[in-house]
Amino acid sequence: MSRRVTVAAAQLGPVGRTEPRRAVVDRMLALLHDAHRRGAQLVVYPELALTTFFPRWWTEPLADADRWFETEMPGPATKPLFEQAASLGVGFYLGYAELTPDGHRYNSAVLVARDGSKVATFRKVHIPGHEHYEPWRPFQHLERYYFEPGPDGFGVWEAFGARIGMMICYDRRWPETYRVMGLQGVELILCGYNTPVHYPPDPSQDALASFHNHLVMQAGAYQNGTWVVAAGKGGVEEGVDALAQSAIIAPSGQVVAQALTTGDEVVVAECDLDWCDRYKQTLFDFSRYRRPEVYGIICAPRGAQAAAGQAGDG
Ligand code: ING
Repeated sequence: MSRRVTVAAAQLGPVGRTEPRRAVVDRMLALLHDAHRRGAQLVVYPELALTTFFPRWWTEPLADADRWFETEMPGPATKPLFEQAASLGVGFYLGYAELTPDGHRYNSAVLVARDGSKVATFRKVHIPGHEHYEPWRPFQHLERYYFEPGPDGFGVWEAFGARIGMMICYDRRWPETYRVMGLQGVELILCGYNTPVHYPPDPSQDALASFHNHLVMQAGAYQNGTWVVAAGKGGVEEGVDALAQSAIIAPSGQVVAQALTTGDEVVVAECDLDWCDRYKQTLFDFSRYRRPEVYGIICAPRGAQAAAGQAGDG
């Protein structure tokens, strides 16, 4: 019998600016019970799931944004989620804004086991958007003002009978995200996201938002022989249309289940973890086929560099 884990992507529709955490948690509990009824052992919630996507607004001083952050996890609003999940024997991934006791602000996600214990906390590595108010934009994307980049990189943990990794939103667009976890043997990557359909720096990408969303996760899953379970925050939230399209993607790169709506919706699939080795042990047998000795530039300074041997090389 192959190793299997039944996972649910718990997509959320819009969360209003004035919606109390308690009301959002009640919505999340409804999704938890639905997922449990459908056999899920693990539920993935979106990025920054407990509040509206507040980086769409400028707040000054920054301390006035503390209301959007959690200083404890679980806290009063999230304790019911931890308790009810544990009573059902269901674990979960929850995206939230973290304010640490020593004042660091991260875009974080916590992985909670089926007994309610915390397995790990991941802090978003790639922070998108901009640092300062940009009046030309119809809405802001100020994640680089509100959050520090996660200092810990991408880890993989043994939990739910699998090797589980985590990423958040913009992380899913970077191939390095998947390969760093792939090199740690990841079998199941969990992801929450908030993706505006409109991309002000290049509106030509708007029509491709849906295509790009699945493209990057299908490629990452296939090239690293891993499952990917991604839950979005969809619908028109405070006037901004957010891409829903939550999905469960197999190591083959196939989308095996996806959301049909832009609202609160549970997407469930039974993930056969032994499917991973059909790719890790063949096409993507890293120890046999990778050539790290010629990949050095990937870890060089950030930006693209002139190709070697171009005219003018001294
Ligand atoms: N959101 C985005 C994402 O990668 C972004 C960044 C914003 C992409 C707008 C495209 C358009 O889906 C987050 N929260 O990382």
